[in-house]
Amino acid sequence: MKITEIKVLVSCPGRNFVTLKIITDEGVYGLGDATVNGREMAVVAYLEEHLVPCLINRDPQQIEDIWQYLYKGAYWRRGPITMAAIAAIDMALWDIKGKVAGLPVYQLLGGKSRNGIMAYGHANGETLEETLHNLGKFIEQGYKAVRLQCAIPGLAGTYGTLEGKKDYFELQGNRPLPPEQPWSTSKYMNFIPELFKQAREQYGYDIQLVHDVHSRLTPIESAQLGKLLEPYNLMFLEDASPADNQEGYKVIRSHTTIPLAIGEIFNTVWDAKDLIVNQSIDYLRTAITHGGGITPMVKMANFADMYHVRMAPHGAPDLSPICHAAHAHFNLWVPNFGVQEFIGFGTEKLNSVFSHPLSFDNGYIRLEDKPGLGVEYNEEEAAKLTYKRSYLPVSRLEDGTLWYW
Ligand code: EZ4
Ligand code: CO
Repeated sequence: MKITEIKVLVSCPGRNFVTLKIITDEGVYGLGDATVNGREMAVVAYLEEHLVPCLINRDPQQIEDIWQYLYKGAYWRRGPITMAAIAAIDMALWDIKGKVAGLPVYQLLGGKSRNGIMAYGHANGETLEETLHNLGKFIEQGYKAVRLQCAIPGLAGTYGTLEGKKDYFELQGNRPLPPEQPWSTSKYMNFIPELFKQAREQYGYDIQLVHDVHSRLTPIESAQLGKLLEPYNLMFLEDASPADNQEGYKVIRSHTTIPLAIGEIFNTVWDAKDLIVNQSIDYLRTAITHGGGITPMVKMANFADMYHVRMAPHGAPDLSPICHAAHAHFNLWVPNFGVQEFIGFGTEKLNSVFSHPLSFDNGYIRLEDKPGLGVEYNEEEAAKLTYKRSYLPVSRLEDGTLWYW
């Protein structure tokens, strides 16, 4: 079996996605997601100019050797652009292997470890009342876990709230530069515990709750927030502080028992190694697209498992349905599964380009049994929806200092 052609496909069904299609001499093809939100075309160039020529005529069944060749063989290891490009190839090769075997990818990984994949939804709001009302709607739909994000009184716009827009792509609109949002740690710290206090008063302790700090606190501030939230029994606090310095999490850990999750911007196990061996975290949130593919994620999960760290892959809408499907296969298998972030199955426009095997039922994601990853990509529809440059917002303190978004 040989790889004969590789297409790097860019489309904008509501937001930009980079999709890789690997075609073989036997007619079987595989799909991978290579989307890095706000930096899409860098991955396109990396794939087209540097990786695709290395793969033509190769045997697509040699997944491990191809992965090593592209990772070690490049000399320039790691980084989000490199690892998203390798991830897309790796996903597409697993898709091909599944199709050749006539088996869903989770069977190739070792089979099912569970019946369904527990998911958490996003209850957002411009006010505390609106956020709690939305939490109630998620509970009614059967969700077992929900993330709460709320606008901070006195701050115009923050992470998780969108000034009435449906996503960051729409928030960008026709602005030529990234939108800017203000940040105040003290206003945030004075408000967030009240949100969780009222959530527990209104809905009790059965529903699991999550909150994403989006890396805006220093380690000691995260420790303070963790202690304030301890009475409300969160499933985890996500991205409390940046972990460019992994040692920082020891500070958080030594002060609070709140479970900690991190990893959506990690690209290899080295971004998490100290966090894992120091037992500073409880959930690892690396996405298959941003962590170099299924091959390294399996290794990362096995390593994390030895330290009681569970996998909770990033599930934002800027990952394409190919990545969401890859997560579903991975999550069905992975012994140390935690929870899957989940934002629904996309708009009609998105589904006109990607058809996927996923459904949602009473708090759990279900996966229809199809060979490979089970996703189809409609190239004709995709070609009609052209790429438009879009950025994630940036954050500034109230005095104008640039801060983590
Ligand atoms: O900001 O996916 O947990 N989810 C998140 C996301 C990320 C975006 C970045 O592209 O933090 O909303
Ligand atoms: Co996050």
